[in-house]
Amino acid sequence: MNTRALFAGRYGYEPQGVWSAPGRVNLIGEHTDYNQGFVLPLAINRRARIAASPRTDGVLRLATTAPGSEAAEIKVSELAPGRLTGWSRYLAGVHWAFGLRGATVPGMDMLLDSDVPVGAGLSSSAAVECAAALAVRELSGADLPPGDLVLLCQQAENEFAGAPTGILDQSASLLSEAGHGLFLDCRSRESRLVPLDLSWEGMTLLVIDTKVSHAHDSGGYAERRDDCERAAAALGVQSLREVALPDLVLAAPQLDRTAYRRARHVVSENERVLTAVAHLESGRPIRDIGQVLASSHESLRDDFEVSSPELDLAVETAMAAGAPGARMTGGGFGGSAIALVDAREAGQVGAAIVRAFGRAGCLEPDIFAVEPGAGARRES
Ligand code: GAF
Repeated sequence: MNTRALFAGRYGYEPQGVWSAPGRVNLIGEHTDYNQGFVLPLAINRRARIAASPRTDGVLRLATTAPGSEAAEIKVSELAPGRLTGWSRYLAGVHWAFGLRGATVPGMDMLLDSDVPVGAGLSSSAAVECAAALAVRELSGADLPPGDLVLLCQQAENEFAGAPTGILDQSASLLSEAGHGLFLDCRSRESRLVPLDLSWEGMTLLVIDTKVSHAHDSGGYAERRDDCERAAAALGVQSLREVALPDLVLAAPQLDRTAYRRARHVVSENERVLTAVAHLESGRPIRDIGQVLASSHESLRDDFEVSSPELDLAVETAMAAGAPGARMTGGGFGGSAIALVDAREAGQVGAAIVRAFGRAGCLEPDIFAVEPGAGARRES
């Protein structure tokens, strides 16, 4: 059933509109966004859809089709961090962030219907925020360009939902276009689209969802941010973006071992993003970025220490089965890996991963192909 009909079934009338926004995979550039560095994500063809209509009584009613998730209801005037828990924080946080910018946000009925897997490291929460941002912008008449919406959604995620993330996910969801990756400089916030016509080149991008759920509002993610800030402070720079690899090596004695390794990941990852972008923009075969993807994974595993046994197994097995490149994607500590594979070998690579997970006693992974999809938009 489409989202419009689902809304009508829930609320008993037709919604004023339906807006949608995609999840993402990050092709390369991991844990660089909050270090003011470079990223190259792509929107995927899995989306959060939100049907909405304004109400005149200032009440926000939020419902979702996700099994086992309860509806929420709150007055817009009472929105504040900590007032809601669970999935509805991502939606309500956007209303709250519009309010902070002086917008007159009406009450609304909203229904969320998403096929972005939750906890898989594919930015299901950013997809919700970005679809909600388009809906609230239109229904409140607020005049904010997409670049400002990125920061608004990030603020909802950081301050309302309590996850100290960067701008990678919201940028990918709001600014991407089909058939392209999005090269983003997180310091200047300038971005450009990079051609990524996988099927034309006979390539497939597989997502391997390890089913080991990740969350960034607790533990490791915030610790990694602290490590990076400590490294930058010891090096006397505002962010690790300002550091070149040879200078970092020379400055090693100024850093504790953990800070040094975290910094080495970030600095080398920025270089890998630039290498991948130059490669894709020069029209060379996509498969040739495989080695850069593999190096990114090694760096995340060994220096940044955000991989997991399941992610390592997925990457190692994909490469051994013939994938030119594979890596974990997103923040890590569980979630998904990606594998760039020859389209004709996608089935065989996927089967090898399922077998390897079975032998290792891991949960059966969910493996599916993704296409570079469209960014956030009004659907109807
Ligand atoms: C998560 C965060 F939300 C992003 O901001 C980014 O830091 C990513 O982890 C790691 O690259 O997806």
